[in-house]
Amino acid sequence: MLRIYGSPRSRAIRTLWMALELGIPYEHDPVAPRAPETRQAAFLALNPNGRVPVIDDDGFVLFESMAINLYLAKKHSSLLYPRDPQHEALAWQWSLWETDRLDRQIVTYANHAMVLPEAERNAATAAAAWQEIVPAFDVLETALGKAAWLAGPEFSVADLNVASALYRGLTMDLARWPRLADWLQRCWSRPAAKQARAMRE
Ligand SMILES: N[C@@H](CCC(=O)N[C@@H](CS)C(=O)NCC(=O)O)C(=O)O
Repeated sequence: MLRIYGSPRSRAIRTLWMALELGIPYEHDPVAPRAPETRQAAFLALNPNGRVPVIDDDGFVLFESMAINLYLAKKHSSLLYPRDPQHEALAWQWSLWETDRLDRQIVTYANHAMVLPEAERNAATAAAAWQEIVPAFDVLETALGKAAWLAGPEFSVADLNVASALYRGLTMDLARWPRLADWLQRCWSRPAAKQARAMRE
């Protein structure tokens, strides 16, 4: 049985969305980021980084949300995992790109622009993160001007991985990036995405 560790209010929503797309049974331990449990030996044996998500798939343990989703889609022979080697490579590209160009930046921006209590927000930190987000959004906008989806003719793990990381984008003003805004809505309007979102909100 697949066991997913991580609150749906964390990056674990990415893994939950994938499991729901695949329709596979799973157990869920909604441990919160930085909860005391994540600093204990049993959890650190699963993820020595002390972070979520992490999965235990019948004894196979894997951390890093992008790798987890690529693994699950491939393991279950899902149509979300591109068969064409070039499309497959694009799924790797966009997943790695998101981790490099957007992942921490969007969390930092969201925290300091909308999530933290106002007294704990730092406008300069939000602005610095935004400076990095703008060129990354431009890259996505250009890519989505050439094709409806990121890795091949259909929605795939590439779209899921990037769109799930852009959860905060759903409540941001994306008027400057209309194709990105439209793609984000298309991704998050999938039934599995709605179910994952409902677990969080
Ligand atoms: N690159 C990792 C990032 C994981 C991550 O930073 N998770 C956060 C929650 S969203 C966490 O567990 N933070 C706790 C900590 O930093 O101690 C992934 O995508 O899985």
